Amino acid sequence: MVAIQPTKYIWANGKLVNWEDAKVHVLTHGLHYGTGVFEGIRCYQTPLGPAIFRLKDHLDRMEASARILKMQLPYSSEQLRSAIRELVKKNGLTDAYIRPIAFFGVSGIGVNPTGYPVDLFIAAFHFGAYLGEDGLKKGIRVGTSSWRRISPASLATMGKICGHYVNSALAITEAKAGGYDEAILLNEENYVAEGSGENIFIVKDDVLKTPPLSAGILPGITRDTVMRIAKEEAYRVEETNITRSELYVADEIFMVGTAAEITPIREIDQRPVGKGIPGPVTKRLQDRFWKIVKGENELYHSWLDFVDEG
Ligand code: PPE
Repeated sequence: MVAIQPTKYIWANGKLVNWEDAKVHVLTHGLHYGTGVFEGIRCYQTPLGPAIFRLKDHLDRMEASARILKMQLPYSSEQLRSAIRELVKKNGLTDAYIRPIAFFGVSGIGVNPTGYPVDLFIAAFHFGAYLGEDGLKKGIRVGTSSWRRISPASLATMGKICGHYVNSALAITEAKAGGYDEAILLNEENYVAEGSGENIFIVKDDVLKTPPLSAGILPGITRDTVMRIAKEEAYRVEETNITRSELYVADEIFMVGTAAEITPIREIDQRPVGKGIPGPVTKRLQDRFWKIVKGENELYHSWLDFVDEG
């Protein structure tokens, strides 16, 4: 768990309400059946003021998740973009985590959500390193989960859908109880899928490998960012199935996600990864990533939505 400091406002169905007033009814469909979609988005302080990283891509994915659930979002991406920018400003945030969530609301009872109203809330608050400052610098310890990543045959793994996270919750609970910082889930074909809230990369002989979308992973925006910057650094990047034992002989492994950013893995299943410290490729990518999100690399300004502008 990462503790958060309440901010002043939450955006609730079109208006700003006080943090403590952003409540839902106990008969909310999404609460009972997990029928909601959400995003996790970061805003970073840059020399040109706070900027939201790849906001349009996050909103596009939220729309895609809703489409999978046959949910009509009550606001357009453009409206949500303005709402998010306003919320960050009104809460006086610079570095922030933004959590929009839409879910089927209250109507009757029963699993079928057809015809239910859709509620949409957005929270934004200050948020530090998801897997700890130390984790970012020194790397984390992970364990392979006994739980398998949900299969695309049973759930729509491309969607960032609330109910999917029961799978993640089972895995992270087990990992923490076992003394690890995070879990790695294999899929039902025994290939590496992802972490409870992160995608994964391995480095072997200067080639980067990451599981393909067909492994049942969430199509992560940080994963896409890292693939692009790695290619620009002239690394070969392969989207390919990875076996558990490949993890044990990798030179480097790291996890990526909006919350996790780029977090090195220093130990897996009680085996050191490489020398047991973050490797040179991970550090190089981390360095480039920080410069991009913090607005220090003008080539990537199109990925930044400057809050104080327009
Ligand atoms: N896989 C999963 C299962 C996942 O939840 C995330 C994001 C990713 C991959 C990476 O996706 P992206 O953020 O687009 O690079 N996890 C979010 C929520 C974590 C949470 O604890 O809540 C996040 O990083 O914001």
